[in-house]
Amino acid sequence: MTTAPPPTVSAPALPTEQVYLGHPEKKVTLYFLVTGLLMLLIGVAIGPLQALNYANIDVYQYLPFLKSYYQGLSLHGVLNALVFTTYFISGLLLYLPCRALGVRPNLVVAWAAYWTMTIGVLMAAWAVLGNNATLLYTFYPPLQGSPLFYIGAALLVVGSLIIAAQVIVIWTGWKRSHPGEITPLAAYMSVATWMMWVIASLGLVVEVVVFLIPWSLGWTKGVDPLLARTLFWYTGHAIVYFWVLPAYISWYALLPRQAGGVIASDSMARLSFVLFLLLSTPVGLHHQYSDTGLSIGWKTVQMLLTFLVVVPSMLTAFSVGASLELAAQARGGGGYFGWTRRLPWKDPVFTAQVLAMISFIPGGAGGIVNASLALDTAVHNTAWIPGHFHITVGTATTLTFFAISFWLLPHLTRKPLASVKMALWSAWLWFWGMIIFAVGMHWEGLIGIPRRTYFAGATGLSEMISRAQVPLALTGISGMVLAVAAVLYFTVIFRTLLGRTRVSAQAEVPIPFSQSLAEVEALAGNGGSPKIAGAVRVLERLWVFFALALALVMVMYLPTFISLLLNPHPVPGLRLW
Ligand code: HEM
Ligand SMILES: [Cu+2]
Repeated sequence: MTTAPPPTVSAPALPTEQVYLGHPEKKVTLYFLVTGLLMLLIGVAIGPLQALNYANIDVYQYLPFLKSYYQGLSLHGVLNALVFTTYFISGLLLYLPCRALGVRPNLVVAWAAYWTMTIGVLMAAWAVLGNNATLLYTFYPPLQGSPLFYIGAALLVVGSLIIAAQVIVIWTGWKRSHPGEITPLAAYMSVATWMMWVIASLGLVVEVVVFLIPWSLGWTKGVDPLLARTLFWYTGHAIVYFWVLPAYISWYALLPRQAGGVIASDSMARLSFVLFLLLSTPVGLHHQYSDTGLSIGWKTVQMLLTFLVVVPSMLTAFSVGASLELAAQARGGGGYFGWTRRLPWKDPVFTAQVLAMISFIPGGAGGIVNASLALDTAVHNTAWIPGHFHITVGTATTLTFFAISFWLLPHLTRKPLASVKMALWSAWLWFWGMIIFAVGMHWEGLIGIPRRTYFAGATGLSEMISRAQVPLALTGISGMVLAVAAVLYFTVIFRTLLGRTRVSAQAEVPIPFSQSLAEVEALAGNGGSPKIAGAVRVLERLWVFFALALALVMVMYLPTFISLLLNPHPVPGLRLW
């Protein structure tokens, strides 16, 4: 192993602008990441209160700034799942592909995207904080909130689409100036993810812009709830891949080097992303098994397509696992499982990502239950569902983003991570907190405990609650563990950002773009570049797969949308809070 040169601390601190010299896109990236993390901070602060609610401890009566449990839950869901993720991903998937391709993004466009998002988020926040959009993060009509909320949500998505367009345009320009070359892996995966999101976001954009905004402004009398839900879940399923694929990019393309190894198979990584591009969108009906008025035939077809997502998920598990084993072998590890001991467990960047991956194993398994028409009826709208998505987006994605922040914030600011130990503790506690949370919530779900319920105000649940004492207590305990994890995490992040020392340019944390095994072998063999497999050349044609994905989603959805549009059932808005 090579040891990094001792960081040369420059005193007095460099003027800030000098840090971004050479790469001014670092600054806009930093703004995206830090704004996202601030949103997460507010969103996460409410989580433990919700967990206590499950343990039948009501703290809401002492919180004058929250009018209801549901106002808090709306803030929690919107800020964590929609706002934090979108900011973080927009920053990350702008910066990585640009650096991988060696192209500087157009900064005016990047800042325009940032401000579009931020103005949108401020509008939506104003509505939710004023208790005028207590709609939960699914904002199903006929619940009707302030127009500010819907316009703000639309601007958030538009901001992300500006970044998507920018990255795709940069990539096509790069292709033109590098004929015959293969896109570097991190850039390839980023472009595939943005292409997926362009297709996936259409449902939400149409729902909000065509239906909800005019309706909330009083320009139209009603909205068809079933049509709105179908548009919502068209995006709502695929959005989970928008959350997870950036984590996969880190696992496939960056983690191998962080672990001290190489990418086991570059072509497998590309194949899995093409499969995600094709299969993420045409399956949203699996969120609507209980919605009457939709054809059971299309629900079944989309269920079968959902199960196909197991293929790229398994490709990911095995190839990332192989990369880690290669890394451990390079460090002298061996045996069936003994090699795992040789991995760099003391490095929070590594450990947080591996814990994130481990949490994704039960997360994926639970997802198969949710996606099954028959089994879903047992868990639909119970505590099982938040149990599921806190170990997927709440851990697999969030903990990976924690890991990324541990190296990327130091990289962007040249400020060293404030405390490696505290970072490690935060990762372990988040992992165990979420595992306890998930055990409690899945278990409650099987007993029938509903989600989205303010227990202090609920009636008719006492018999069920008496059978769920143990899991309900687990949920409460997990909330406390997660609160400690969050305090540690944000302490490290803010101490890092507010730190006064900056290392010199030479000692800057590098972007851990990993080499593939084939590249390393070719270099060792003939000192040249590896032979490019035919499959990689085929996979390089991302536009073709984009067109295929669009065609597939049309086939899977058009009949449903046409029948919904031909039989509209518009209803006026309701305010239940
Ligand atoms: C301190 C950590 C956290 C705790 C203790 C926590 C706790 C909870 C609980 C107990 C619920 C269920 C409330 C109910 O259905 O009545 C919930 C809902 C939810 N959580 Fe979290 N959570 C945490 C972090 C996160 C993170 C990191 C994300 C996403 C990135 C997230 C996303 C959501 C979403 C989307 C909902 C559903 C909101 C709704 O039903 O409208 N949470 N959380
Ligand atoms: Cu889904």
